[in-house]
Amino acid sequence: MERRDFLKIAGVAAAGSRLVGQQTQSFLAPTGTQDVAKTEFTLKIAPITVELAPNRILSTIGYNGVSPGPRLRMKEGVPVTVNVTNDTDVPEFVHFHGLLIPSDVDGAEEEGTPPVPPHGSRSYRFTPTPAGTRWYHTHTMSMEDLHRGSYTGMFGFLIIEGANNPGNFDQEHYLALRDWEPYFTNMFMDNDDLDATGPQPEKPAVLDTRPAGMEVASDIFSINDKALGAGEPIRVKPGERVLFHFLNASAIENRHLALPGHKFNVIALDGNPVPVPAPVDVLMLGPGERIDAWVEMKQPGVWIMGAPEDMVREGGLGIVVEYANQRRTPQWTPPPKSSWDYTIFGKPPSQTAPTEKLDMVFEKVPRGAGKFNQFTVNGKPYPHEQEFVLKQGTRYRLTFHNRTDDAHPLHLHRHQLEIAEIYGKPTSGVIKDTVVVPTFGRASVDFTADQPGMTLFHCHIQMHMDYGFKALLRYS
Ligand SMILES: [Cu+2]
Repeated sequence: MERRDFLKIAGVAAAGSRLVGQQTQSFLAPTGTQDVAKTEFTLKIAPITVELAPNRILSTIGYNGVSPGPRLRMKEGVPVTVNVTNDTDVPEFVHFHGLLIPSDVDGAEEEGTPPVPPHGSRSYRFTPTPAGTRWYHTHTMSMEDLHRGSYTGMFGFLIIEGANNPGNFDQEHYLALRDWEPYFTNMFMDNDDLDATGPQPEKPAVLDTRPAGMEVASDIFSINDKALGAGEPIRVKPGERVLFHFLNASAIENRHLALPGHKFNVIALDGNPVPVPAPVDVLMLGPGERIDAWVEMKQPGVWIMGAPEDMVREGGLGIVVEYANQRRTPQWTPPPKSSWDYTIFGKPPSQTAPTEKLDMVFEKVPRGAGKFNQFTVNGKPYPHEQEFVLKQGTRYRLTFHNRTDDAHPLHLHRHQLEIAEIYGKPTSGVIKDTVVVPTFGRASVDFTADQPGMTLFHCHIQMHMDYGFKALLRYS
């Protein structure tokens, strides 16, 4: 019998994930070292191997010999030091995604964060906030090198514990969705069309029919470091409530996830509690996004929790959920048709909109077979010297105009975005750091300029960012 079969968590915070009572360890960390908040952390960047399955071992760069890297658990408001050593030949940046911290420690070269030099070290000191499921990852450019940047294994969960807000969950799991061994292709392999049911207000009257350039794709997937079926199943009992923290750590593609016969009760998006928790059949996470959702286990059997697309799931993006005393081949059944919609977790729209407006228009310049497409923001390449100058203390309505044939996960560093309108629907109260704007779609987000310093905005698909899909916001 394993510990997870008989241990019960006394209480787990809905968003802050703080363990209370005498049980201070997670089921997933037998030693408990990852589940005690600390103030001093060490990350060692070096080549590693990842065993996705027996006889399927790949080599990449990672933190502390593993990928995902160690789970960093901090307390909100308590200063920390992250000591990073770099055993590679190139400068590195560790970005702390979703945190409200100064530019010089945020981990983006564009914002002026100093690099961790090759074969050198650097310490990041900051006060972690806000509470919730955050993450950390490399923020280097990759350009044409698919063995650099976020194509590597350099990522991990970062949990910030907040005020005690115990939930009532029997198990807690941290699951990072990944793809590996990426390659260039001219084939259009997108599966965002699952969501292409909404309005497309930014679709041009005349489409650009020039041949598109290469995109990055992958056929090899994992959840954490294991392909579907290769790792330990998640063992559950009927009636248990299991809390999942999902992260899409892909550099490439938006992902969907379903668990046959069960619903995901979404309680937080990007680590921030949602105003209206709600059950859904299918989750969607763009690169960089997190979802905290719990599942009531009430459908005994052995199930595959995985990507609805057969090629993706069979390529490894899944994990087995096994009820006690059930022994059979893991089952998959397609989920009911569903569209991901941030607004079902939102409140009615607020009556007052910020009067200060910013607009960003995104376009793709097709470059043709064998070349890389270029992206522009407001018709210009990076860095946008004067376009986005913020007045401190001002609240802005930022509207994204996606004039491309792809759904992009748009990330603003060091600030939080409140979705005001998306899919043509107004809403409020959904707080995010990364928002997937649908193909030819439009979205408005509100944010307060209260974090002086350089602020990077970009698409979280590595290749899009590298080839122009980014902008620098400044304070006046
Ligand atoms: Cu993109």
